[in-house]
Amino acid sequence: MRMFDYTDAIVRSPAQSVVSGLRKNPEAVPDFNGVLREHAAYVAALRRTGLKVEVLPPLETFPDSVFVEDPALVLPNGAVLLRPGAPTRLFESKELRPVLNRRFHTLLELSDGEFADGGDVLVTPEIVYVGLSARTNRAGAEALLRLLARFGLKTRIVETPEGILHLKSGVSLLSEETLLANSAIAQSGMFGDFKIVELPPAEEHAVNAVRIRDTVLMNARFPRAIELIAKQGLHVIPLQIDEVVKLDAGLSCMSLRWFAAEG
Ligand code: CIR
Repeated sequence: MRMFDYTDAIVRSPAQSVVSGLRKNPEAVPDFNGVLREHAAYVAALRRTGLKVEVLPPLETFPDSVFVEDPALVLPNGAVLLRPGAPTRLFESKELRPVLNRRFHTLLELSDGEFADGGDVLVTPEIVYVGLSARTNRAGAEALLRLLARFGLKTRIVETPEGILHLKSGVSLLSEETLLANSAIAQSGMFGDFKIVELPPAEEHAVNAVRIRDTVLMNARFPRAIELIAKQGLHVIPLQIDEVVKLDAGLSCMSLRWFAAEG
């Protein structure tokens, strides 16, 4: 599968209700204008890499709907409407249905009782990994595997390490054969065939990075991590996401990205 030469992206503008989004630390209330600024800079960075970005309107009834990666999975040959296992996020995918129907020939979906969250799905060239987490249950992961088989994709279920929200809160794809990972994932051996760039403990929160062609969007707070990636010969766009991070989120969560053959 083509991995980094995305052509298109969908994002959703933050709603004012984003300040009530889900988060581990209820005291860390994000500033709405700060989230707006960080989101705007993120969209500008996606566009700088050459992506065509569709910006969807804010949804006040869904505080976390700016994290558009979680309720859907997009692939070159189709998309899947997901069901994140957080009650306040379960129906976000309904809002994406018309948008994805317009953009993809094939749109599949999960059923009742099946929970899977896009933050738990790591697409790699050979295998799509689905992490079990508080947001993705076994029934959801198995159902997703069956749907992905219809796209001819090989899949594997893995355990998301304790203490992180999603699989991709601990790992990102850096090249076709390299992962950027936190220590729990690096040491787990769960991605046996990959080379792993392990982040220093103080910079583990830099792990959720987004590569588009030869550019990587990274959290600006982590200079050593940025240096590690630059050493891989990649161009880094550092982005400030301090308010977004208060919502336990990172860079990949704010967009759906895919390669559209018709360009
Ligand atoms: C949530 O808890 O669902 C949001 N506050 C953050 C979602 C982040 N998404 C992601 O890492 N893929």
